Amino acid sequence: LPRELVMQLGQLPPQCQVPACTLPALHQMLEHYAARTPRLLSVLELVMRPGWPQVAQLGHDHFAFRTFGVPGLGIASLERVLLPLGYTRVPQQPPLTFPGKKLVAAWFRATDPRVSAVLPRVFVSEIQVERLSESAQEVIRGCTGWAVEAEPEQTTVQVVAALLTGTAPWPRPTLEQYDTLLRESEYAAWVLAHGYSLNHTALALHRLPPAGQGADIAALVERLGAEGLELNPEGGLVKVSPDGLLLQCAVLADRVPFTFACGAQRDIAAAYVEFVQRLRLPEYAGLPAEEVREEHLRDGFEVGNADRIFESTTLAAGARG
Ligand code: OOG
Ligand code: NI
Repeated sequence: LPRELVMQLGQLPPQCQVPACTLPALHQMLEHYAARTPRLLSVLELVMRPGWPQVAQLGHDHFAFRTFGVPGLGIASLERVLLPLGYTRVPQQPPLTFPGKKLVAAWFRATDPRVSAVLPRVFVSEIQVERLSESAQEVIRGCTGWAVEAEPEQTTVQVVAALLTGTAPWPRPTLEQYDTLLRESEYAAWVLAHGYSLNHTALALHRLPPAGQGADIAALVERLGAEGLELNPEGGLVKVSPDGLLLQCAVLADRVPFTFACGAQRDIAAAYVEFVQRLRLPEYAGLPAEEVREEHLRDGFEVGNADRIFESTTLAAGARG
């Protein structure tokens, strides 16, 4: 049952303008993600233990992808795929930047507000490749150089294929290439190995009872910790936005065996699971609990929270060798 739970993306309302291929495509990304995230099922089983009977309503708050910020790829490459699937890029002022990690990010939401609780938000980041060392840039240029010359249509086809298969639109790296990037940026090494595979899904605690409030993230953290699941400790187990309305936590990434082009095998950080609790905006404080919908909750992302959540793969990568 838990696996079916996480595969649920909800139902589109009749007559909405979302292409019929969007939900099956998202579902396909989840399939590959679930196969590479052994921890997902133990996490979900814990979430389902008594006290959270309506866990079947637990939906996906967002999906997250990581990219190399080079011409033809990067955030723009996901934008080219997401817009025709029924998504809109949400303008950010100031932009979501992470100078210490050399990252920038953007996010997308369903264009039709009626499906905002069905189509997960999509958070996409890219690493500013030109700010990395010459040796790291050389590795990245080696696998992405083709995209600079390619027609955008060709790149898009490769990106779509990579998204649907949980792979990369470049050849498998050697261990040496992976290590060159890992020494400098765990994020860059992750992208080299995993490409456009889903980095994590974030499950929406705010869609669980009690209505208008959602399941308590602090209680979840306690439960996961008591069962021995390693949580991302950066800045506290629950990351809280300055307005106090966006609460997030993440279980550290699984390490999965990866075969490099040189034949070497190593366990490397893969995907992780996140939980989000979005609280009600102050202007809707008086709304009866049963009337509270997604649009009444704190939206978007928070740089301070995200900066810490990125570490969910770093900590797994460094944990054992
Ligand atoms: C994304 C980290 C940020 C969030 O919800 O703020 C994030 C990543 O690890 O690629 O997921
Ligand atoms: Ni996230």
